[in-house]
Amino acid sequence: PGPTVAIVGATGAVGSVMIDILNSRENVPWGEIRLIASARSAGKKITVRGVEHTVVELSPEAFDGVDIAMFDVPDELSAQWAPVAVERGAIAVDNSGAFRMDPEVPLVVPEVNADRVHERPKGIIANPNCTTLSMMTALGALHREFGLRELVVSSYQAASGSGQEGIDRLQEEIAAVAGKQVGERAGDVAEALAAAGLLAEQTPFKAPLAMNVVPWCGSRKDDGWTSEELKVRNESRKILGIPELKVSATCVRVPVVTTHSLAVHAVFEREISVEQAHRLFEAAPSIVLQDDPAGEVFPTPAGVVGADPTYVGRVRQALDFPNTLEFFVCGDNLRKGAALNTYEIAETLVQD
Ligand code: 2RA
Repeated sequence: PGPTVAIVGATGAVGSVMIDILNSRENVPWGEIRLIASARSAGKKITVRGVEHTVVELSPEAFDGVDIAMFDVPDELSAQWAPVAVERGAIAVDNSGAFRMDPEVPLVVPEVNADRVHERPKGIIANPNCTTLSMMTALGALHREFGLRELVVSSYQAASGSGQEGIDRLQEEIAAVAGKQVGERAGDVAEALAAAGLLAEQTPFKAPLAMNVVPWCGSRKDDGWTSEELKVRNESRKILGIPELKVSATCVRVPVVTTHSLAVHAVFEREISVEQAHRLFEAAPSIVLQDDPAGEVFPTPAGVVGADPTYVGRVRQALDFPNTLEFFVCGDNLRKGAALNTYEIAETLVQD
């Protein structure tokens, strides 16, 4: 039989997508698939690839016999339990922020730096934040040929980046404003939400998200930056292996349920044309190029949700900046942005 894989956090938003991925694969290399979750979800029955599995409670013994443990749990749980999984003999592939910037933990996007899976002194491999991940395949392809020097990014992040709570809040807000003549006066969206019982202090988004955009994702960091913006900078440098890469990001939440988008301004060492970029994107198996200005063809998050690849469009040579491309990427933040990349890291380990 093949190796044993565990999904830790199997009943959460990302864990559920992980199970979808397992169900949709034609072949999987696994002998046993073990579903692990908190005591609250233990005992739940979930069918994976036609076989009913009982979710087991997170405990040291739950990792006995596990070869690869994929973690989709909050940072503090990963920090506590990934080392336990390793002690019990597993390789931990972790989708939280707990280990991403640890110099002894590789941060892997298989299309960009699959070779890094071998250097894992702690037995842990980290999966990047979904915002960084959504543009990495495209940037990795360009960087290999043209040498990336600078990156300026604006994100358009979906509500599901804040988990099920974020999805529920956006749906409730949209229901509360639907059919109302709001959005024509400052504060009237917030008033409509409050009238529907959606209190400002209960939102994960700091401001109304329905009929709005919110330039704040993640937590507050020094000098006006947010955690998401610093993750884009630090993780891009680590994945691409360019410690001095100049990066500046503004992260914005938009009223989209799932799929993050990013507007990217990328400066390269060498001259680069739209045609050259198109060729690289077309050659990349996990990129779909949707870029036809004549036909007004471009990707949007609503057209990409549920898909595995990264969609790229609006590729332009910057008019006033040499060696610089502008482009727009959309990637499902729960699939490639989280569960799928974690799963692909696990597959890479098995192939090796
Ligand atoms: C967000 N990137 O979109 C985060 C989720 N990890 O909020």
